[in-house]
Amino acid sequence: MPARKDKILVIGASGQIGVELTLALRKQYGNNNVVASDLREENPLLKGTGPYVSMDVMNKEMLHVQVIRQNITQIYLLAAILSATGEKNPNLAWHLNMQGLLNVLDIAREEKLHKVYWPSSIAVFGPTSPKQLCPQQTVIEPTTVYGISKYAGEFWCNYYFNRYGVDVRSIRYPGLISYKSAPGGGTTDYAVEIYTEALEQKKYNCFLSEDTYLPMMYMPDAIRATLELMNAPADQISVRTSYNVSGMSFSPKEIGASIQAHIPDFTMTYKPDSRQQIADSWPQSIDDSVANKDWGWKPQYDLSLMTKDMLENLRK
Ligand code: VAH
Repeated sequence: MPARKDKILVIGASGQIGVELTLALRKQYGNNNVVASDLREENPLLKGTGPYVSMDVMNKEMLHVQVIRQNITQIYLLAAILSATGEKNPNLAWHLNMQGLLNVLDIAREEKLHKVYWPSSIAVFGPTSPKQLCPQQTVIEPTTVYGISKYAGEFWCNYYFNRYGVDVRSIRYPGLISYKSAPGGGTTDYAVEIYTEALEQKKYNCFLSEDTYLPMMYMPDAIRATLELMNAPADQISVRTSYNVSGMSFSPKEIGASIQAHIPDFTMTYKPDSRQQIADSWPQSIDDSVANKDWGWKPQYDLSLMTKDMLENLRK
């Protein structure tokens, strides 16, 4: 049977990752072959670049109708409640993060979709995981609802692959930094806010302490990692839970210094809040040797390259 023409549905397309992933998928598959969807309004950066539908991933019947009506062959599910927001509303975070994934996996099974993408996070690791170069497989005891839901979701992905042959793939994203769209209520959001505040106020009051090292990644690297994983031949994929990937690790003090190299009179103050406890439960750096071996993953951005690019683009 001839391969069906690829038609992608992006759920959560107006979010921090969704906007850039939708634009990148439209470059690869053609604008009209990527349907963007979200509960929220269409992000201005998506307007005029391709079809947009309002979608609630919790409404499985409506989602199923859209998949059939639009001849969807792949789903990228980005809708989720992140770590900090999740701690304010644990039940909603668990329900949305888990039921949303199960709805997509079940429709993928029933409609024999070509591929599914679903992001996990380094938030699956907990205080008992190794802090430095945290391995792909190790002690994993998440202590946030977000981390629990992401780790449980990884096993559901693995189950649907082994039991039903659903080609679902996943990446444990570090904290992601971007200038095109706002972050979505995570613990690493400081590393995004700091750039706009540096340009507007020449100062930033950080909600994490100055030496809080966390695994981070610039969005262009995260988008490229996602497409490289999704475009890799299935027989190269040895991990069907979720891949560790690594970009860089830095602390608020270090990102502040990288900004001062461009804005000398930029100053920082520190007022740790409840997110400090979440950050302290995560590893400081990630070992991504399995992703490198299986599908050639290599980051391209380090802190100084990212800061230069962020400031240049935010100034435009
Ligand atoms: C969060 N940005 O802070 C997300 C990410 C590793 C952190 O998963 O919740």
